[in-house]
Order: sequence, then structure tokens, then C-alpha cells
Amino acid sequence: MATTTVRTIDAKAIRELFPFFTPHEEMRSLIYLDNGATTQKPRAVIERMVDFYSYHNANVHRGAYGVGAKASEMFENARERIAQFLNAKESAEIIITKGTTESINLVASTWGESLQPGDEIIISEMEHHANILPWMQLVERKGAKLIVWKITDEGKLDLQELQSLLTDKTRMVAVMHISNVLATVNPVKEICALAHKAGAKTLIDAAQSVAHMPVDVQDIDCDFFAFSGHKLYGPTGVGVLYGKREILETLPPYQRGGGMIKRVAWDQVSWAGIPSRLEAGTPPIAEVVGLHAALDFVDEIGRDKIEAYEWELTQYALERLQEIPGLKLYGPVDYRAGLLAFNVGDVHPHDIQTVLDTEDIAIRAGNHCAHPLGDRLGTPATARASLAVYNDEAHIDALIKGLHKVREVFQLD
Ligand code: 7TS
Repeated sequence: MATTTVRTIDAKAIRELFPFFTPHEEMRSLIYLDNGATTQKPRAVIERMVDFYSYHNANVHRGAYGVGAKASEMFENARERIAQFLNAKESAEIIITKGTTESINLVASTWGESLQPGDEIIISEMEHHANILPWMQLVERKGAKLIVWKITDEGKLDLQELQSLLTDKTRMVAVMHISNVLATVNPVKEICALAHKAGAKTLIDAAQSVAHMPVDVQDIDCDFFAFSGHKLYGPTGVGVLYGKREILETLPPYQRGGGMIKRVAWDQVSWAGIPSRLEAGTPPIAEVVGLHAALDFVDEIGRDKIEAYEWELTQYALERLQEIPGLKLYGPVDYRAGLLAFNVGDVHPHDIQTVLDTEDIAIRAGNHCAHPLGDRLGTPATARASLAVYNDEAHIDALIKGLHKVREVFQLD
């Protein structure tokens, strides 16, 4: 039996803040272990959005009438809150996007414009497709080169290896903060320091980190930092790109349209300053307001506390997973985030998922949008349980029971 005990957070009390975990006639009660894909939403987030649409709905940065001004104020307050959440210097460094994917595409297609033939972009072998494909497209367009920073056998990134890849041609090092498959927590501060020493810029894909640990963009000293609202207890359709002011100010527009110009005439156009220049069109207003509530939710619990709790729970899961014969876990075990990607014997991960579903346990199975990593690991697919602050030991116990059932169903011994 496991020796780890998990008690720093009352996950049951937290679940009560989520309609999704409240008994309802339309839903079976579910053990939700697919938080890497998206988290559930607390009532406070849902209610803030309902409140916005019910009583404050107007477009932003337009209507000078009362409701319009109030909507703009709510929107800009949320931007301030996001800046504070990341410890950005100022809210103008916060660009609203629709998610991590769009944030990275934005950087590749604006900052990337300055790339010259022969320039190099370094990304790691563990990246999600969202932090591969925009760079692949960019280097192809610019005659530049994509350099892949290989992972160690343990599933980590070796800083000495990075040092050997950095050259005077390196323009960007773009890496994930936490791997959505290996659960590796990458040393982003050290990565940024090395990249900067070589004269390169840095982008951190923080899709899997912001909800699970404290983050401070000034301390990390990254040039860009991207995340999605929906993996942070917030709505879908909204994400963030943080960028240092001095860099954002040099970027050309991303998309063109309303809200991002100073003046348009047939023969001349002048662009607005940041952040507006990079936010063409009506933004996801209710979603931004909902994200504000999500940040409050996370900070009310405390990100230090969440990090410590999820590590305790992860250790408990790591111990208990050892009880399953034939289970192969991917990624480091000395320290990791609360994502557990594994295979059991030669059972297909989709079959593991299906059997667990009959036990009302939701996990994800597949390649997790990281084909090159799957190639490196020698497995096209894994089953993945991913934890959040509302999960507890009982959920891990149910997962273990479910995995014993998988072994039974597929007659493994
Ligand atoms: N980067 C990482 C590290 C991710 O894990 C994901 C989504 C993304 C980028 C893309 O985020 P989006 O919100 O723009 O789609 N990862 C996953 C996952 O692991 N399972 O489902 C989505």
C-alpha cells in the first residue's frame, strides 16, 4: 500500500464549488482525470459570465454609454488582473488571444517576420504540436532552420545540451513549461538565461503550468509566455500572450481590422499602440471576464498550496501505479507535475480509456498532440490521467481499481 498521505487541501470542499461535480439528473457522477485537456469550471466563473451577459453586455472600447463603459472597464480590469497574476510589469504587456495555440501563432507570424535566411529556432523534442507547427511553417517561409533539442532518456531537458545548440544564429528558444505527456517541469528560468546570453529571444508555452504552480514572468525573464484560459478553470475561447513591452512594440500587426488602428485613409494607415495593435476585432469579452474569476479562484486557494497538494497527490499516484503489473509510466519520477501517461502491457490506450469509462473515470488516450515525442518514446499513444486541485486519493484509488479491471478484461497476467 502507498505510504504517502495527502491532506493539505480539502478537495471535496473544492469540488462543491463546481456544478460539474454536483449530482444532477442529466449526468452520471464522474471521476474526472482529464485536466490536461481542459479543467472543469467553478460556479464563480460560470456565474461571472452569466452576470456579464445578463447585465453588462456591450462591445468594448466603443460605446461611451454607461453599459459600454462598464463592459470596457470589466475587460480592462481583467487584463490588469492577468498582468498581476503573471507579475508582468504592466497590463499593456498582456495580449488577449483565443488560446495558447493562437498566442504562439501570433508570435511566429509577427515577431517571426524579422527572421533572416539561415536564422535558427530551437524547440524541444517534447513540444506539443502548438509549439512545433507555427515554427515549422515560419522556418520554411523564411529559409531559416528548426533545431530540435532532444530529451534525455529520463524525459528531461539537459541544459548543457542546449548550450551546445545555441549559436550566433539562434533567434528564438521556444519550450514548454510543463510537458503534457511526460509531466516534466522544465527549468525555464535557466533556459531563458542561456538563450539570452546567446542573444536569442524566448517563448514559454505555459499551457500546462499556470493552473498548477506559481508563475512570475519577470523572474523567469522570458520574452513571451503563452497560456489558455480553459486549462486554468476558465472559459474556452480565451488565452493570453504575455510579451515584454520593448518587443511587443516592435511587432507588426497580427490580424487587421477594427480596434487595432490609429487612423485609416486610402493611402495611409497608422497602427494603434500595444496591446490594441495585436487584438483586431471584437475580443472574447465574457470569456476574459470569466478568466478574471478563474484567476481569483486559483489565488483564493493559493498557487503554492495547489503545487504542493498536487505533488503529494502525484506521489501517491506514482506509488499506487506500481501495483499494476506491466504498467509502463513515461517521464521523470523524482519530480513531476500531476500528469501520468502510461501503457499497460500491450493493451491499446483507447481500450484502457473505454474500460475506465465503464467505471465512470475519464482519462485521455492518444498521442496528446505530440507525435515527435511519441516517436522518441517508441509509442504512438499512451493513456493519460491528469490531475487538478479537486482530485483526491479516492480518485487515484478508483483509477487503480479500474486498471486492475483493464488487466482482467484483457486477460493479462
Ligand atoms: N501547449 C501545451 C503544452 C498543451 O498541453 C496544449 C493543449 C496546448 C499547447 C494547446 O492548447 P490550446 O488551448 O491552444 O488548445 N494540450 C492538450 C492536451 O494535452 N490534451 O488536450 C489538449
